[in-house]
Amino acid sequence: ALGIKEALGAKIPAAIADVKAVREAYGDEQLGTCTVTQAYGGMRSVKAMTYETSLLDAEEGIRFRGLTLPECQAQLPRAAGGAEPLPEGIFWLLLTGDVPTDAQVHALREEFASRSTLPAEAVAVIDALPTDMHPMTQLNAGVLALQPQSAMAAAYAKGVHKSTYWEYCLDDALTLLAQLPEVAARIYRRSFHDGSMTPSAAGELDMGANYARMMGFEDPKFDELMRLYLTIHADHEGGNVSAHAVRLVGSALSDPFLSFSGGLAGLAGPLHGLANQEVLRWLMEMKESLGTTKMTKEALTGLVWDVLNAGKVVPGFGHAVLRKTDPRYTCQREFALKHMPDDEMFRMVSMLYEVVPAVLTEQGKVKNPYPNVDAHSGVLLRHYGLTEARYYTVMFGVSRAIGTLASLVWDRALGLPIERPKSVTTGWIKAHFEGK
Ligand code: FCX
Repeated sequence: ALGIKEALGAKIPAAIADVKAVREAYGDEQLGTCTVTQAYGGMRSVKAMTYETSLLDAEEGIRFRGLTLPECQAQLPRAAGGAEPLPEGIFWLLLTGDVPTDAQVHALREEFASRSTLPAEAVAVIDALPTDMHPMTQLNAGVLALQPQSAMAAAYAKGVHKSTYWEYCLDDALTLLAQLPEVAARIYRRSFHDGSMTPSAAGELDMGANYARMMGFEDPKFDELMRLYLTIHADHEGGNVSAHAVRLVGSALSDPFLSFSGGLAGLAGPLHGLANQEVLRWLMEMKESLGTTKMTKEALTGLVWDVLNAGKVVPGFGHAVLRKTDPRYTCQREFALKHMPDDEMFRMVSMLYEVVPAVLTEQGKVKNPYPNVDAHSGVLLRHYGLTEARYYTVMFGVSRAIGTLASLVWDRALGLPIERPKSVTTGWIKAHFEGK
């Protein structure tokens, strides 16, 4: 069968058996520890959850179902003449664990197309929002406006058996993924243009090209950039704010629309997804203050120190898990070297790559002085004319739906329970250790 539901359904019994066997064999083993420092410190590196769709190595970076980003680029179906994975293929890979065939990706595109018409009520909600409201707030409102369609909420209300929750969760994931690009494009058009929009060509175009067209971009290279963008932002294991928020909210059996809304709220924070907006804002500020003639490494070094001395973070650098340059940064750099080597802003990003790690290392506070995904994405979008930085995190959000929703379906398939870690007070800690 070509369908994604059948492909997934065929995998679930063995995965449930696998988890059962692992729990029987290792259920009482220590996976990790949690010190008092970690409890106060954002639970950094505490191994306390499982997440099947991707795994992040501190040195090597992300793997989607075991594949590095270059392996995804080499192995997943692409558009005719293109070099980047089709977003539909990434979803298939993350959900089923298998590299899909061209025919499977095509069938999934048709599936999305059949679900892509936005409900009129949701369009009315989006169109009623102030156009100067932050695009991430608009996106979240748009996602909540799609929620009345939830098959999962309806099925729960009807009282279906819990072993079937994954089917309704998948149903919602497919609907949300089918509709999200149009919601996002609509927000772009109404916030930064006159609100008019090229109608969706879902079914004819892949998700990346269709999203680009609805936003008003025609360049086939921008389509490729969209495919790359939707690939690299899709998933980053389970503990990052957006993925963990989706998992956490979903664990209460809130439906996928509500769960994804929680994830988007976290993605809108400047230490997470909003960093891509902050990077571009900072680059523009530096460009304005230095111009092209004074754009030297020495001058940039001074400006990086100014940021640190003002008690702010250097956006686009550092990571809670990674300890090397983010491969999501590297593949965007390669895209730039191939398609826009002479772009002035790209040259600035390259110069910062040479300057910032040294400054952060000299300051001696950060655990990772290297760039992350957000240090690069803005200049690529800007090169093709998408200059509105306030919008950038919305595109991150569209991509993040691919990974977090694939994972959410597995949460329900594996019957993961409600999340409820134990918290303690500072007084409890003192009494506990002093009394020891
Ligand atoms: N600039 C200045 N200071 C930084 C820094 C940066 N880029 N990165 C970390 N630090 C500081 C921290 O603020 C912390 O200071 P404190 O001791 O005064 O509280 C200290 O260095 C140690 O932090 P560290 O352990 O290295 O980093 P964390 O795991 O706490 O935080 C993030 C990780 C990503 C939040 C942090 O590096 C940061 O704020 N970076 C800038 C924002 C950014 O680019 N975020 C996007 C990350 C990601 F790719 C994504 O989610 O999209």
